[in-house]
Amino acid sequence: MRLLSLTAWLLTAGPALAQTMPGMTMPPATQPAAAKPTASVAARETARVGKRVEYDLYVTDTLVNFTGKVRPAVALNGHLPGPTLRFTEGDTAVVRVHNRLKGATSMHWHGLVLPNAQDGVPYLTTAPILPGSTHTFTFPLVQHGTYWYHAHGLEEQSGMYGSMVIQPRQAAAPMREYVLLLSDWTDEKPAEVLRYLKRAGEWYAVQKGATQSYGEALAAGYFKDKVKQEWGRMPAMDVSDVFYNKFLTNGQAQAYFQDAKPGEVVRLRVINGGTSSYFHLQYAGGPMQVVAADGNDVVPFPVTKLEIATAETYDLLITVPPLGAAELRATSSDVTGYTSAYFGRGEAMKAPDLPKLDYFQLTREMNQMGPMTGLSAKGAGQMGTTKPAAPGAKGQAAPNGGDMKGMKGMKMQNGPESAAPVPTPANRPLNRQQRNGLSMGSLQDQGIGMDMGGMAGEFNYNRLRALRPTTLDSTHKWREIKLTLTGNMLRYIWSFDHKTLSVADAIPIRKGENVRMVLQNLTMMRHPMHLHGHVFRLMNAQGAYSPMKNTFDIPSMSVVTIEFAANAEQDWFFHCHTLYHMAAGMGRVIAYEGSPQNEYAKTGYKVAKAGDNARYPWADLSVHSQASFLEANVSNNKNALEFEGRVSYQGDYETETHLLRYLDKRQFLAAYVGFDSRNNKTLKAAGETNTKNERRVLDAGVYYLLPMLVRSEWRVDNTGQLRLQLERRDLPLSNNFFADLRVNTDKEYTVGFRYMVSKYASLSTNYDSDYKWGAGLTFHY
Ligand SMILES: [Cu+2]
Repeated sequence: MRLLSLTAWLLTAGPALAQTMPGMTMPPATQPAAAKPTASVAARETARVGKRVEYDLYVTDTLVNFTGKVRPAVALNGHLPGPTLRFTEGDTAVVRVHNRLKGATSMHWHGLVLPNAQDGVPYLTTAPILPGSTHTFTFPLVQHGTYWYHAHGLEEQSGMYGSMVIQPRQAAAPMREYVLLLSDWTDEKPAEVLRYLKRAGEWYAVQKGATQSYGEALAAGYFKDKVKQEWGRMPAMDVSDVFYNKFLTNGQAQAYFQDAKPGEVVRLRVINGGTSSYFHLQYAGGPMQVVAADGNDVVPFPVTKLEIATAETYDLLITVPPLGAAELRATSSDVTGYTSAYFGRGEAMKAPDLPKLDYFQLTREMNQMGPMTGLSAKGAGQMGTTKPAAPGAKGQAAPNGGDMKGMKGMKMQNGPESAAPVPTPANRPLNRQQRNGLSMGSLQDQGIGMDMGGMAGEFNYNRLRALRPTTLDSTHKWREIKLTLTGNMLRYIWSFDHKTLSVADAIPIRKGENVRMVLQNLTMMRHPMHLHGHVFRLMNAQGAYSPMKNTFDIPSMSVVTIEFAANAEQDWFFHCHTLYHMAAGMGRVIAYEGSPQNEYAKTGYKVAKAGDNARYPWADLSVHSQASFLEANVSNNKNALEFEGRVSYQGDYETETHLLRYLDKRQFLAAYVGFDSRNNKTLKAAGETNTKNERRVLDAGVYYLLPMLVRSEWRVDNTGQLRLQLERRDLPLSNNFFADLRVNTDKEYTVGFRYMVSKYASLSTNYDSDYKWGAGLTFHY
């Protein structure tokens, strides 16, 4: 009964309602008898066969109320998050996932090395779990540590995640431990979040105070920076794309752990189960001792602050205060909120507040750096041949890219250079090198055991040191894979080497090789990258002792190298773990050459690939005192159908319809064919030669995005008439006040202003050269 008694005193995520012990099956009475596991799957690594540990996970729709509003969510065994699944290394896990949702779902065992068909990526390794059906996952546990499981789709955002704890075979001295599963919650449906990101709506930034408008730039002394950035066709940078209503620890805004003794040292298993949030962890009761990363033990070292990227896990030792309680706070990296865990009883010491982000300063720092072009660490690949992309929109290269050859100190792999600790005030966002661990890493911390008062500084990757050398067998053949992380924030398309999953080929590797992946992030965002089915070396200043991980953060404009032994078979997913980046195309299949394809992949791969190329609609309707204006758009990655209509209350109207296709990889250039139909009968002057007030023509043209994010449109219609139009939309004047400007060679022009009052509505006014001045409301869909 060890598992059950552990569960009883570990206050972790939800009771394991349907948890069953070996030989003891207890599905809820109303459920059909659980399917018997059939396949006996061979472990990839020789694992001593332990006991079978069985769980049932019932996936159901549920309702939650985190914000005062009742919202739909997904529960596992009636709870959000799901139960903690507990195992011992060497056990075989048998997990039956019962899908009681209306649609298909999936479950992925994050960080586990397991047989391909058990990995749970729908349409790639595993069949989707159809509504009403049960899928039994069976896999040997060849690792120990802190892991988690989650749906491999948008249901993850709705609550479909839980933790996994695998105890080592030889149990260390018993220590009280708690799971802290962090997550982010939005009251919106995840599909709606994705659609809104695709339409590049401003509301999330408005809510966060992250618009980075010209007015704010002027007031803060960053006006020139702002102009320079837009001149380079880069929209405002972002720390996280989504505005979250709540941040949660084990499904609650505040979690309380009161059973530990005063002064007791406890082990925290911290999991970032957020879908697009990083968290800063700070503990009011003293330093935190890092003892494991992504389930892999590391040489312990103390930190005062630790940033955990999406999907990472860290094991931390903390001391419960001798008197009262202490807060462990996880503040989202965009500093829009936090979730707290309290340890001990009585009055709580609070962790410090983090200041709001200074986006202008962060942008300035990023632009000063630009992408690196070289990397010279021992054992790491050369990036010199990778040309930085030309200056581009957010998600593309910084304007000064490619001019960084002499840059010092940007090498993550160069050990000694990064040894000098540079203190950073805790109240200031880290700059790029600091986040990358390049100037903060005091390697003197190595080997510090339980000395909680030791060299505590801020966490960075260079401080992670494996217990034993992790170098790969040098007799194996090496394969090097270079990938750039790319994207287009204006259209919310995320990719590698400018190709989304839907149009990219799989990356071939071979069993028996050592694989080195060199990743260069050319976007203005950070990405938490995750490789399925393998544990890799995250190359850092520790050289041979570089830590083993399954997920890593790659800061904007930097390079990270990982290495792993290709010891599996079939196809595995490698992707950004920001849910919406993954959904928008930031993934690749790593395929073992010469390995028979997974039975499912033969038919399903096409479906998996098509996901990021879905069609998304949006519309804006302005109902003003003089006329109504409609813009509607439906688009996928390459194509768009655009409609614009204007109708006055005198019965004058104009419509333009375009079917357009983006032509270049940066999506600055598009060509279209269309139809222009208009009849401004009350405006038409006698003897007018231009047809701008009355025409029905077919037209063709190109769009090209100019500096300052001005869209130029060059078109000709079937009567031979030419028109050039310049347009700037969504020019941010203050945090929620925007301008739209348009002028063309038919001497038509429009100036509009709108003040956003909600995601769906703005107070707006405009002056149109044909329809004149008016004011009213604009509705956004
Ligand atoms: Cu990403």
